[in-house]
This record gives sequence, structure tokens and C-alpha cells, in this order.
Amino acid sequence: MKRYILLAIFSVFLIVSCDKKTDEKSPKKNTYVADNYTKKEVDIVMRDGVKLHTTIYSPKDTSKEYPILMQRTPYSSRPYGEGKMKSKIGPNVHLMKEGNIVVYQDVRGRWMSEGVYDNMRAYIPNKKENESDEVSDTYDTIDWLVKNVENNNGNVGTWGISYPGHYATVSAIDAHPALKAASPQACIGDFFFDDFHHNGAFLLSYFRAISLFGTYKDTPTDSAWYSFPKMNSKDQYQFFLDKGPLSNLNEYFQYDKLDVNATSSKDKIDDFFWKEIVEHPNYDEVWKSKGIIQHMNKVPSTVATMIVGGEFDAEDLYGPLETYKGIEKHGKDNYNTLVFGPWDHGRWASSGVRNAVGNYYFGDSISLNFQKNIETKFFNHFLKGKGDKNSGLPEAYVFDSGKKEWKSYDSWPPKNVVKENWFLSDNQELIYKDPNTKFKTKPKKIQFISDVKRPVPYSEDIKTVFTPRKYMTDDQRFAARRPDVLVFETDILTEDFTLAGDILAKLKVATTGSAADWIVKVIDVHPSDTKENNDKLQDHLKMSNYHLMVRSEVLRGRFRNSFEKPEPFIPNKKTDVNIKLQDVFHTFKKGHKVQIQVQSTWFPLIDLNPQTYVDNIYKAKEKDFKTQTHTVFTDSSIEFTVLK
Ligand code: PG9
Repeated sequence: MKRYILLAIFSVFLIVSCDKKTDEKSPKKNTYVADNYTKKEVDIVMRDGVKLHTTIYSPKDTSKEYPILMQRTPYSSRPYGEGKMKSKIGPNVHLMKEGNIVVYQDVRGRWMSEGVYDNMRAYIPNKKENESDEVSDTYDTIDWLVKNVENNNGNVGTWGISYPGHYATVSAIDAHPALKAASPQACIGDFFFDDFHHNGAFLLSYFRAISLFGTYKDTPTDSAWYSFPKMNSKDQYQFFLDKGPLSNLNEYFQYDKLDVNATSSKDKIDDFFWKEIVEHPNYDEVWKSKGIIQHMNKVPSTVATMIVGGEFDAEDLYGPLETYKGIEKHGKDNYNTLVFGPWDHGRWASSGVRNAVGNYYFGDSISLNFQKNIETKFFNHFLKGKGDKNSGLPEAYVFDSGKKEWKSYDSWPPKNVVKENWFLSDNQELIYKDPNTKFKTKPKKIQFISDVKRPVPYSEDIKTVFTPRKYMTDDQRFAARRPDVLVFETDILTEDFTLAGDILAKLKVATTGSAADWIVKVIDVHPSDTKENNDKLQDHLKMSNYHLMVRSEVLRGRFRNSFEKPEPFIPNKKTDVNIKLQDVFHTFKKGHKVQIQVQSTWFPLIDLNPQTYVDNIYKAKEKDFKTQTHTVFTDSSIEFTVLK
């Protein structure tokens, strides 16, 4: 089991940093880095005296100067030690082979760096003398590098995927003058909307990742100081159903078992991240202060930014979209671009030829072409080239996941879009209604029983995951055929129907209880005689009538009016619940159908809502969990952003 966990962890890092899977078998160990680069490890002293461990790869060819490409990471800059080299360095193999100085740094409190870690450490706008945060750590690091690394050309670029992507965003805030380009990719924007929470619901499926980020350490180490909770099961659904209330997970994180007499700091502290999650169920100052999107006005126009996101990224979808939109909003003079492609988390860094997300195939060489023609061009233009706004790259390079083709736009969303409201009707239809439609008949009620003992699975797969990914394109027929999943679909489309932007579900609901989660999924129903094929489809599936999930989102109903101030439902009272679903770019082709699914559980992707109101669900008791009857009214609608 431990080997499995470590493999799962490595799959997160390897895709995130530099995917090693290749379609071609690489018979010999890749020695390109060792043959062409030297490596040096230094401890750079920050303004408050803390030393950050930094690994510098420099081209052996010292006949010219090079930019510095830097990644700051919580996932280790290993391998450590003289002569031990990474097999690949930099954002992609082209930039590695062209020659760049490539720097990796363990962020404060992680691995070989000093200090104590804080997840999404809050930015301090007006720092006192020697006060530090990740912005100042980045500034101090860049300052040291450009002054001390031989053969650098004075230009620095940052990049990273996921948490390293977050630190790339951070690098652009109050940026050092040498920073000319930043590419935050799948960048975490806010842990209340990325990764661990979605609109207030807890991602129970992230259970294993808690200890990766919450195990205390206060001294540098070159080996993992955390361990992963042992799940004595490969059936995640049953494991968590049997576990019951979230408070039964405390045992895995030493919560409430603070041993104040412990000698080692590690035993003294329970999992500080689990404590943070449990004790801050609402969007309070702890989470708000850590959100980085609010500071996008601090990205100067001296830094060119290319934000990269995966349309089917289960972990960080909010972050890249909001980072791009935040810089667009504030930085009228900024060079700020978006690449949004058919990828799951970090897959654009893959060296694999075949591009698919789970069961759904999108094409070949999509990631390879991005690396060669977009990412390499971006960094070379701003770090080695003219560095002006004429990069030759589009403002928005977005993949139509329905037509399976790239499009370039001069804005995102495109200018030629309109909002259309499609209503959920009682005979399972999804009907477009002109906004001026007046309801002639009284809205009807559609009811279902939300059984806390038999929640709707988020996936058909019997497995345990480190973080969930594949479900983002999974076939949703298994859900459509459950009585507690409401289904609404259009007739067979007589022409293409393209969505290009966000989606707003405007539900009118009621419940016999006083609390409920609401989940909405947007699904592309393929024709039964579809020509699409996929030789790697799971055995129990067929592309015929495939229900491709294009987008999905949950809202914990208590937060329907405010993420800061939760409210119970009044039993049986018709109530508005609006759920924003993140941007898509998808053509529902002629012959397909658009389907909407509405449900109230999504297990164990997210934790179970007790469906009776309690102040803090992380402290709910078994008795609080009650099966309820929920109602959706037919004046509920879905507002699509439609490309005209
Ligand atoms: N954002 C990704 C993640 C964060 C926390 C837990 C698991 C995954 C990432 O950094 O890969």
C-alpha cells in the first residue's frame, strides 16, 4: 500500500514538474543534464535571516549569457548532493536544450529550506523592516541570483504548475525589476475554491494530501518528514461511508491529541493544516488573507504573464482563470495571455504523444506542440528576444473540447458571446426561453430523496486516489440512471452550439431539512452512432451515447448568499441557489444533446452534508445526518455563455 501511495504522490509531482512518461521507451538513463549542465546548491539568506535552499543548473557552455528560469516549490528541489542531477530541467525539453540557467528553490519551511511552512502564506502588502512573505522571499532570491550567478543576462523568468504555479503568480507581485516573464500554470488562487474546497464543500477525496501539507517541521531535511494515512481499503466510497462524520478522521491527524509534553516538535504539533480546515469552515480571514487573486493589481506591466490552465483540471481550475482575469482587470498595460487546453492537472508538461483525460481522447501531440510553439516562444521572446508585446502569440489560445481544435481570440471570453437562459422542465427537458418569457403556468416541483446512507458516487471506479482527476471527463450515464439525480436535456441539436465562458446555474430549490449541497453537471451526450472511437476506453464503456462531463461544480447551500456568513435553509421554503461553474470552451456538435444533471451528494469527492444545519460540519455528529426530500422548481435555469 505504501508503495502505491508513494507512486500516487510521485505521479502528482512528476506531471506537475516534468513528466517522465514518454511514448518512446528510453532505453538509457537520460544524461543530457549531467552532460550539459553543472549543478550548484546554495542557501540564500532572506531579509529576516532565514536560509532558502536553492539549486542552480548552469550550462557548461560559458561562452554566452543566459536568462534564469526559476521554479519555487514545496515539493523539493531534489536530488540533493554533489553530482546528483535531475534528468530533465526547466519548463520543457526545448528550453533545456537551448540552454538556460535553471533554478529550483525549496520554499520557506519545506525540505532543505529553513523556516516553518504556512499553506498559501498570506501576502503582507506593507511589510515592516525585515518582515517576510513569499513575495519578499522571491524578491530577495532573484536579487541574489542576478548578482551572483555567473553568465546570467539579467533577465529572470518564473514558471510552475499547481503549488509551484502559485509561487510563480507570487513572483509577479511587487516584482523584482529583473523579472521579465512569469508563467503561473494550474496556479492555486484560493484554497477555498481550489483543491481542498469548492464553494465551501470539503474535498474529502483530498484526505491523503492533508498530511503532505500539514505535518510540522522546523529544520531542513532531505527526506520526507510526513507520512500518509493508511486506508485499509481500495474502495474509497465504502471506506468514507463507513467512517461517517468528518470528526472520525481526526484520529489520522492527531487532532485534539496535542502532546504538550512531547520532546520532538513533530510530536508536539498535530496536523496544522487539518486544524486550519476543521476550525475555519467558513470563508473567514484565515482563508481570505491567503487568497492571491485579490492582489493581481500588484502585478506590474514590467512582467509579461502567460497563464496556463487545463479545461479538465480537477484540482486548480479557479486559480488560473481568476489569475488571468484578475491581471486583465487591473493591468491594462500588462502583457497578459491565457492558454486553456484539453488537459487534466499539469498534463501540458507531459512528454507523451497521446492526449486524453481519463476515458476521453482529444488528439495527439497537443502538449508537445504547446511546449514547442507556445511556451518556448513565450520565454524566449521576453528573456532573450525583443521583449515587446509583439510576441507572435495570441491573447487567448483556447481549445474547443467539442470540435477538438484550437482557436485564438483577442480576449477571453471572446467578445461575440451572449448569455442564454435554458430552463429545467418537469419532463426532463432543457428548454431555451427568451429572457422576456413570462411563465404562464405555475412552476412545477420535481422531487428526489437525498439518502445520506446511499450518496451519489462521483465515479463508477472502485479505487482510492491521492487527488481525483479522471472523473472530470467520465461518462455520466451511471448517475443519470439514479432516482436522486435529476436529468434535463435538449432535443438532438440541429446545429452546433458553442459555449465560451462561464456558466451560472440559477436553481430554485427547497428541502425538508435545513442544509443541503447542490451539484450541477453539464454533459455532452454523444449520438448512439457516434463516429468517435477510443481504443483505451474502459471495458464497461462505449463511445455510443457517451455522456461526457464538460463541466461540474458544487455549492454548499449554507453559503448561497455569502461564503463568510452561512445560513440554514428554512424547511420547505422555495430558495434561490446560484452556482457559478468555471469557464468552458466546448461545441456541442449537431446530432449531440446538451444535458444538465442536478444532485445533492457527490461522494466521496466531497464530504457528506448532514442535511440538518450545524455550525461546523467538521464537528457534526452521527445524529445530525438525516435523509431529506429535496425539490427543484421548474423556473430554475442555466445561464450559458454562448458564442455567436
Ligand atoms: N494544487 C495541487 C495540490 C494541492 C494540494 C493537494 C494536492 C494537490 C498541486 O500542488 O499539485
